[in-house]
Amino acid sequence: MQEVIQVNVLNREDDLDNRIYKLESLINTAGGKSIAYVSQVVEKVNPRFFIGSGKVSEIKDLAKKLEIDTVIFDVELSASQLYNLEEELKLHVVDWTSLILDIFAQRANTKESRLKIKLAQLKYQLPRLNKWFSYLSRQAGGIGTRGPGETMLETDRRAVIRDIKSLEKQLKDVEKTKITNRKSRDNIYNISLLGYTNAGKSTILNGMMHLYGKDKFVYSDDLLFATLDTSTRRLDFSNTKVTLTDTVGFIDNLSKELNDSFLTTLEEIKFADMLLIVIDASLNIDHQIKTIEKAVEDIDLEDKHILYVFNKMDKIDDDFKVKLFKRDKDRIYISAKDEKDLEKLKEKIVEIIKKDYKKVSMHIPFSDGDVLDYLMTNYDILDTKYDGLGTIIQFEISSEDMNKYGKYIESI
Ligand SMILES: Nc1nc2c(ncn2[C@@H]2O[C@H](COP(=O)(O)OP(=O)(O)OP(=O)(O)O)[C@@H](O)[C@H]2O)c(=O)[nH]1
Ligand SMILES: [Mg+2]
Repeated sequence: MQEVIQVNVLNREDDLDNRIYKLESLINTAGGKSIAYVSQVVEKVNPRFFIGSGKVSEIKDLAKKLEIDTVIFDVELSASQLYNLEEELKLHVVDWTSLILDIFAQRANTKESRLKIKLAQLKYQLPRLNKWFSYLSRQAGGIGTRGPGETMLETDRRAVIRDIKSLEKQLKDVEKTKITNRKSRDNIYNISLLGYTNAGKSTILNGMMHLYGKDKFVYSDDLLFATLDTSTRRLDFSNTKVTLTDTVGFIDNLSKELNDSFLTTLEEIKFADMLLIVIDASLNIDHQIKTIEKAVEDIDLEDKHILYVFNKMDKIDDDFKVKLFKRDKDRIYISAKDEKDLEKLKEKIVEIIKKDYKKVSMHIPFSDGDVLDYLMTNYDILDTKYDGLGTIIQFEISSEDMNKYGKYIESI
């Protein structure tokens, strides 16, 4: 276990305990251990170090006393702040973005997630490389500005840009396959799980798979960013067939580079008919909701059903606070570890899907047996009759199928 000093930098409104907990969880996930906690409320950023110089000396003394060589911040530092801090402290300085990148890098185990993390790392490095470049030119001053160091950096920079382009192209190809896969789900009702990291999305998917599916389970663990890829599973809610997609969790203060690596999550969301917004009821609810809403703010959610799923209800003593979450929104309170709750969730999902259903009577000629087959397997048929030409069935139909099979309708 690598021992580190953790530094929380706050606004006046931030809740210190919450921030300490969050940074510490990420440090643990990355395989480190916080053995000293430093924090500062920063009203005005010190351009040189981000935090005040007094704080910097405090950290320096602390590190010497505790014999620690790494300090981790919960904010993103600019290239020059990183450089100045390392020079001043003579310590290894890690900021919020590189900490998360490090966790991703450790965890990435599919082609797609490896490409994404590599891309995010290079994008993070590029502007920092630039800073170094200008720093070195200043040092060199005038004569010999085209020295070997600089040439090397310029080459590095070009190599990085080239690698970024190549990775972006490879990712596009991966995305193409995803689009094809999504197309094949066009005719089925698609549900996406989304939410803060560690809220329980993968646990819900696995629980549902156990009850209503046949595919293989997805990875879930008590770690931040356990899931780094989206994956879709088919579920059979008796006569309602759906797909359920697990996505990469959100976290706040993500930089642009990292947000880009979440793109596939956002693409999945665009494609979904229903979103299950999973919230860990045992942690700060408003904060999670705010982070999620910010992440999806550019996506048009107009025509999607949204169900708020308050999870881990078994962990809270007083569920009053959660139930105060008053909005004009569909919501459900569950524990993903409880099968009965998952059944309730399934019922709720089916109820929402069927809200748009209309009761119809259809006449299907005997020659269109495939249509009858489709309807019989996908709907609860309320009544069946026959005449000389075909079958007359009564059932509640989705609006999509209503458009598709409208010509068979006898009465609504
Ligand atoms: N007590 C309790 N623990 C839960 C519940 N649901 C999930 N967990 C635990 O919470 C941890 C995180 O669950 P995951 O399903 O991996 O969370 P996730 O949302 O997929 O997280 P990421 O993939 O990291 O974004 C695991 O240790 C689960 O066992 C619940 O209802 N109650
Ligand atoms: Mg997960």
